[in-house]
Amino acid sequence: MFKKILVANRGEIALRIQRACSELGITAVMVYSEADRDAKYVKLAEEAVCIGPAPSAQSYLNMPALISAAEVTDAEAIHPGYGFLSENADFAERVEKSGFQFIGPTPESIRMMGDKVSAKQAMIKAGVPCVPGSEGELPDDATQVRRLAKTIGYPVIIKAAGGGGGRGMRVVHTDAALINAVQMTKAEAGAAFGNPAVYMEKYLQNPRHIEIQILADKHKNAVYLGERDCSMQRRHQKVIEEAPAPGIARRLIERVGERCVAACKKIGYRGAGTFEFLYENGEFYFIEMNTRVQVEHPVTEFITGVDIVRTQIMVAAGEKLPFTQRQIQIRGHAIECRINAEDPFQFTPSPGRITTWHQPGGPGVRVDSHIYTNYFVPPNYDSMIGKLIAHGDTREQALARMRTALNEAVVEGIQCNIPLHRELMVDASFVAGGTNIHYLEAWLAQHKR
Ligand code: MV4
Repeated sequence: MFKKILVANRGEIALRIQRACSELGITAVMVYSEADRDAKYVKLAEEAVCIGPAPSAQSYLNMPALISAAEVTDAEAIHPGYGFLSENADFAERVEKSGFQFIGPTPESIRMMGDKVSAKQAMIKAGVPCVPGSEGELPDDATQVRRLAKTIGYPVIIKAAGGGGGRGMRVVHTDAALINAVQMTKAEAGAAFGNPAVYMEKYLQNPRHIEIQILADKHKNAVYLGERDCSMQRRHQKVIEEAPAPGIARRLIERVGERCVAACKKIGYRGAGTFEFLYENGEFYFIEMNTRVQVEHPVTEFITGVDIVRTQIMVAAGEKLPFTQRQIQIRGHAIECRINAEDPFQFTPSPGRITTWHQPGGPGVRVDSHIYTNYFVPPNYDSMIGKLIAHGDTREQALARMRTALNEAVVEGIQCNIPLHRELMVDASFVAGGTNIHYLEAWLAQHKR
């Protein structure tokens, strides 16, 4: 096992990784920007290194600064967390070339999944169900493109190979609008991602976003840890996640999960990963794979009892997965509310000093947050300041615990979205379960204030 790991991230996930290290008897070297000097995990750290000024480009995205920090502290591995450099294949490569273990998949796997065309081709080859569409990149010939769209059937969606997470895509409803839309998407993709390649899919009108968590080691073992329903989102930012997904048959999840595991084995995947699917009319359609630990990993930890961050570290160190698929049992239900420093209904960021923080607790309640009373939320980064996660034997119990926790929580000095969560936790459709990816935006339009 590693003796020392550098944590190349900030905020709640930095604290989460620091806690996992502590439990494993590993020294966590924390890095921080000038805006994060007063972070809780920096105060707790045995070792901490300032990597630059507040802007991410000069600190958390600064590869030489991060690698130097690992060198001067004699760390053996680097955990990238989520966001920042976590899915940057060049970073993973530079980390390994500098003699450190990257806690994540190989640079080749990251690169394959970063290109959505090669990711989809790999999944088709591995037998993972995908959205019907172009086999690979769209050709230049307009006649061929129009024929393909006609075969797939309108509406179709044009997506950039270099995009993902909702960036670089366009829905097309008619043949008349097709070629212009393809040209526009290609031009934007070239400018934004340095890769003008685009592909086409059937546009699914009312899907749910269901994702499968997997863990794989370096010895060809892989397991799936059930699914998460992440349909409650606004502008491609998830707001609430839960597991299991309400109303989806276990045997269907098992079938898809087994395909994901087979795909991991086929491509030599290692570490934690997430297969993103659209789910509509009882069918799963792969869209993208994330090669990092995700914000919403705690709901899976609650229902499986598996510590995902700990396991990421163990498998990066070369250990075998400490469990088989048969030992993974789903227990109860978990819901996560992302707590953002923002106006709860206008969504304008609300950085600043937190004058009061009362943290909720009780059975089945978990709070993943680095905040404290008198903490200053810097304006330079993502507005998420923590996550509230509730678990229960049933979805109803998880919901009741979440409502209780949201009512207990007090945040003063800044605005946060707890008032929004309090309303959503009693919304009849959310309480019934199974709302699709458009539900929250439609709800917000109807509850304007
Ligand atoms: C789609 C789709 C409908 N049909 N692909 C958006 C984020 C990126 N991961 C893929 N996205 C979508 N791809 C087809 N063929 C609808 C979306 C989509 C979406 C997906 C998941 C969660 C929220 C979403 C919000 C809008 C659109």
